[in-house]
Amino acid sequence: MAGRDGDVQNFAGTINLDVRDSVPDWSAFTAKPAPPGAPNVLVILYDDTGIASWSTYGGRVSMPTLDRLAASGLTYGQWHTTALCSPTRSCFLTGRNHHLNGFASISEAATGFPGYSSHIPPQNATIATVLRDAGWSTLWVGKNHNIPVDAWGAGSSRKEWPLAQGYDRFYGFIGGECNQWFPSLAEDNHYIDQPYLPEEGYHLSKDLADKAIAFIRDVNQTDPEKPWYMWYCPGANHAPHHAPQDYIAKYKGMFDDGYEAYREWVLPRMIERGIVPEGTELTPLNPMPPGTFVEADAVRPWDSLSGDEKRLFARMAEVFAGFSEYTDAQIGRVIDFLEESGQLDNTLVIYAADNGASGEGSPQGSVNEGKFFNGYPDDIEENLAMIDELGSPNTYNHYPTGWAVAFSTPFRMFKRYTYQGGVCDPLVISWPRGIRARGEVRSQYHHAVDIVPTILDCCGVEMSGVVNGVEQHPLSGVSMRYSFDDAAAPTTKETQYYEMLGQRGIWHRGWKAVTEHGPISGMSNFEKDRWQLFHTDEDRSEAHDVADRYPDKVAELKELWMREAKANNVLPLNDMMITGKDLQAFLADLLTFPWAGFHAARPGSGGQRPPRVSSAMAMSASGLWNP
Ligand SMILES: [Ca+2]
Repeated sequence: MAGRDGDVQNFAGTINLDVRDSVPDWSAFTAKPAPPGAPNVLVILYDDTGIASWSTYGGRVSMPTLDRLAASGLTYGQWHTTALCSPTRSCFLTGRNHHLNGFASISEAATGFPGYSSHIPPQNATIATVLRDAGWSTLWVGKNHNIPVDAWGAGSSRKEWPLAQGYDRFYGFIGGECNQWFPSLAEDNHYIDQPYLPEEGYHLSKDLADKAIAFIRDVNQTDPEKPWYMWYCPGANHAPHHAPQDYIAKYKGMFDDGYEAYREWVLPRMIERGIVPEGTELTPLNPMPPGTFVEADAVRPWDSLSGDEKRLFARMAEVFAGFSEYTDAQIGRVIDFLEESGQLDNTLVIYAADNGASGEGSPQGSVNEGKFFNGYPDDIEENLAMIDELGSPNTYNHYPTGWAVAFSTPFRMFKRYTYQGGVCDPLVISWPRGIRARGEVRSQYHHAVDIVPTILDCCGVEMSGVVNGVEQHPLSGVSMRYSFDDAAAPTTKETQYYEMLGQRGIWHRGWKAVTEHGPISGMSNFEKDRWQLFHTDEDRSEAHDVADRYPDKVAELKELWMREAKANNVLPLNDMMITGKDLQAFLADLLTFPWAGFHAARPGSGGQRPPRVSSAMAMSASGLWNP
C-alpha cells in the first residue's frame, strides 16, 4: 500500500488493509538469535593480584577453582594489563586502549581531556552491547569503577551505569573498593541494603556467587537455548582484605619467612611451571633511584624489621591469602553449578586479574586504611593489639609494600608501575568444547585489549562498524584464539604502549622501553625522562637495562611511543592525583608532596579545598586513593 515504508527498518513483510491479507515479519522487531552452538562467556576479573601469589602460577595462595580451570585449559605467562583498576576494566568493557575509553586513570582522578574524562565515548561500544545485539543475555556482578564520579549519586544520571552500557542485569558496587562485610551495594540502577549481615554468614564474595548463579538460572529458565555473557568482578584482592577466620587460619605460619624469602622460593616454581623461562632473574627489592618514585612505595627489608613487625606483616599476608582463596572457593560454586547444569563444556571462562599486587599499604601495612585517608599515622602497638582481628569486620586492612613486591616476583615494582610488576598478570582460559589443549602454558605476548577480540572470535560475532547509529572506533587489540591449540605460534601482537599516572612504557617485538619516572611522583619534566631499555625476549623480568648499549633502539621506541600516544589520546601526561581547580588551589597552597593531595575531581562542582599534607601522610600518600 502507499505510504512511508522507511519507518521500520528492514521490515520485509507485506502490509495491506486487512491483517488477513498481510504478511508479518518479526525479524524486524526481535533480537536475532545467537549463532548455533554459541558458547556462554564467563569473565572473572580479580582485583590487585600479582603474578606470583596464586598456586596456579607457583605461589602459596591456594586457588582450587583456578587450578581446576587451568587443568582443563590454558595458563598465560605473558599477559598484561594497564597497571590500574578502572583503566584495565575499561579495556575489558570495550576492547579499546584505556585512554581511548577516557580511562587514563581511575574514575576519581578524571581530568577534562579526552583520554582522562572517565566518560566512555559512544564510538567505543561495550562488549555487552555487541553481544546483546547478537543474541546473548548480558550480566555483570561485582566491582564496577567505570562510572564517572559525577554519576555516583543516588539521584544522578544513569546514562553510564551498566544497564545503559549493554548489560541486562547488574549487582555489585560502584567504586574501586568496598567493605566486604558491609558493602555499599547497587542492584541494576539503584543502591540497596545488603541482604543479610556478617553474623548471619554474610560476605560479599559469597553474595556475588549466589547472585551470579541466580542471574544465570533466570536466563536458563526464560530461554534455555539463549547463551549468556557474564562479567564477574569480586572485591578480592583489593583492600580491605576481609575473610572468614577459618580461611585465614589455613595460612598460619606460611609467610613467616618474609617477603624476600618468598621471592627466592617462588621464582624456581614459576620457572618449573613454564610461567617464565629458565634463566629469568630476580630484580632488586627497591629497584628505582631515590627521587624517581613515591617514598610510600619503598620496601623495608625483612631483616630490618622488629620481631613484632615481622609477626604483624606475616599475619597480613595470611589474611590476604585467606581472602583470595575464600573468594575462589565461592567462584567454585558457580563453576559447579555450570557443570551440574551441563553448561560448563561450552562456556568460555576467562579468569584474570586487573593489575599487579597492590603497594598501597605503605611500607608499614595498615590495620585501618581509614587512618591513611585521614592523615593519621599507623602505630605498631595499636596495630599489634588488633592482630587476631585482622580480616574481621573490625579492621580495614592492607599488607605492606614488601608483599606487593613478593607477589609480583620476579618483576620490578607493582600496581601502578609500567614495569612488569604492574602490568604482567595472571590469565587462565578454559573452554572444554573450544580448546583441545589441557593444562598447558602459553607465552604469546598479549594485553587486556585483546580480551574483547578473543571473546568475539570465539562467539563467532563480528564487531559492527556502526553501533546504535554511531560509527565505531576500531578495536585496539587482536584475538588470542590462534594461541589456544598452538603453543609455538608466534605472537601476533606487535606493539603495546603503556602510560600510567605519568610513567610511560612501550613494548614492541620483544623489546620494552620504560621511563624512570614513577607514577604520581610529581616529577613533571617529562621531556627529560630517562628511558630504560629491556630486551624482554631474553630478559623476561626486565632485570637488565641495556639502554646505553642500544641508543638507536631507545630512540626508535620513544618515537613509537609518541605515535601511539597521539593516536590513543594519551596526552597531556599527569603524574599528580589532583587536577583542575583543585590543582590550582593545591599548588598555591603547598609545594611539598605534590602527589599526596588527591581527592575526587567532580566536573563542574568546583570540589573542595584539598587537605594540608603532613609528613605522616606523605608516607601513606598512595593510601589516600583507592584504585
Ligand atoms: Ca585493581
